[in-house]
Amino acid sequence: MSTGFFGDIAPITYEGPESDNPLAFRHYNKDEIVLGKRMEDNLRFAVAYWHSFAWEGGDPFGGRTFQRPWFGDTMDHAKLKADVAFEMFSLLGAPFYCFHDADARPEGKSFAESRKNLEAIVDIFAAKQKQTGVKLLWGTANLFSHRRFMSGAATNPDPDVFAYAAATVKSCMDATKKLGGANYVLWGGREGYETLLNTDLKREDAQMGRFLNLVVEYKYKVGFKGTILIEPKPQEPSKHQYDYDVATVYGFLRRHGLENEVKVNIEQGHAILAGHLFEHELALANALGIFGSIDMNRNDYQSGWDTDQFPNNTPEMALAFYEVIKGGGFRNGGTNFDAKLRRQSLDPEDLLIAHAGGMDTCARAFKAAAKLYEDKALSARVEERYAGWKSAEAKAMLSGKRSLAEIAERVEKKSINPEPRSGKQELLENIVNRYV
Ligand code: XLS
Ligand code: NI
Ligand code: NI
Repeated sequence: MSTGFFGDIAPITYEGPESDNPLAFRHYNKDEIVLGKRMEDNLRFAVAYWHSFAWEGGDPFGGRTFQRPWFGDTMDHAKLKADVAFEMFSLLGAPFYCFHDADARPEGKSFAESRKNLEAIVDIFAAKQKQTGVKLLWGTANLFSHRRFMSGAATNPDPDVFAYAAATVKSCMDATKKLGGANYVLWGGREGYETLLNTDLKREDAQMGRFLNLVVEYKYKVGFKGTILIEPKPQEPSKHQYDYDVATVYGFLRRHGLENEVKVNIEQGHAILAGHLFEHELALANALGIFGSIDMNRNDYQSGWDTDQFPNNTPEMALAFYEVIKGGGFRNGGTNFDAKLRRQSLDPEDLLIAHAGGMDTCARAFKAAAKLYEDKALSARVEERYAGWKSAEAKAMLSGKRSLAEIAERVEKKSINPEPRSGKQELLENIVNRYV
């Protein structure tokens, strides 16, 4: 039975680029084959439960703007929220969703009560997944909203908070496994510090390493088949967060022996906050062998905050999807809309319009990237740029067969005097613009 929240809006379908219906796809045709796969399987879209159903429209200067019938902290509210959420996934034709424990269930008076509330909701989710065919892209624990986590979760100075966080992650991993989740995400919003004046940075790194090792051990113990993902972010809410960016996370994983166990979930807005391009983070994760999944959104470039807006910039996103495609596309990962409405967008239909637009922009960008990839429009030129490294002498230098002195000797003997070559940046930018 429908909740009626979305009125009589029909499921959103592909109507083609000429359609001016705001509740239709103009570029996302889920059955279209691109790079040998259906678009639905290329993009693996997910809706984020927290932004669309738990977030109330507050900002630092004002509280709730949305009025949703499921706002409240009883199990009945949580059930209504689940009903509306799955209605929305189906209306959008979104194949996946993601959630935190705290988005989905009311907080109990004790840990045990919170866990039981979560288990009850998980049973409801399981039944709805079966009914609708919608699947779980990832589950995660909210270890940042409640005041107990104000000084960190795994990195808290109080071992009882470490224990509470461990118990919370265990319950969320159990939930994710039960729901057949493809991944499990850890985002450490409070794993960092406000001031070094009260912080033992070295100890906190050791705590965080131990915590992640416990998580990986548990994954094998219970036979969870999904991928464990860390989501980097440089700051906000902490002044400085330890999982700053992809490079920092990789160093952390190596330090704690986990580089073959854990991958990354890369968010567009977090990359920007770290002073990188989204495609930089994606390219680096692929180069390091730790690419997992993406959180798709965009920041307002003026405000400098993680504003979690819906993506709408096709040329930027095409370069991001180009890196995803170069890395072989998504395996367990997908495109999660970690994006929320602006607080003035009050209407139920705004939720659908926002997601439909995001899905469409992604599809358009993905198709442009696929064409760029198939035509080798950039890669042929990159290959040519490095072609010198195919020579026997160049290979010998790289494989350790030449010493510094031998290389120096050859430079003089052969009178090596390299001529710089153009990097062709404007040409390449113009080529990209032909595709997007
Ligand atoms: C916050 C993060 C968060 C994670 C999940 O900035 O993006 O939403 O994706 O905890
Ligand atoms: Ni995110
Ligand atoms: Ni974020």
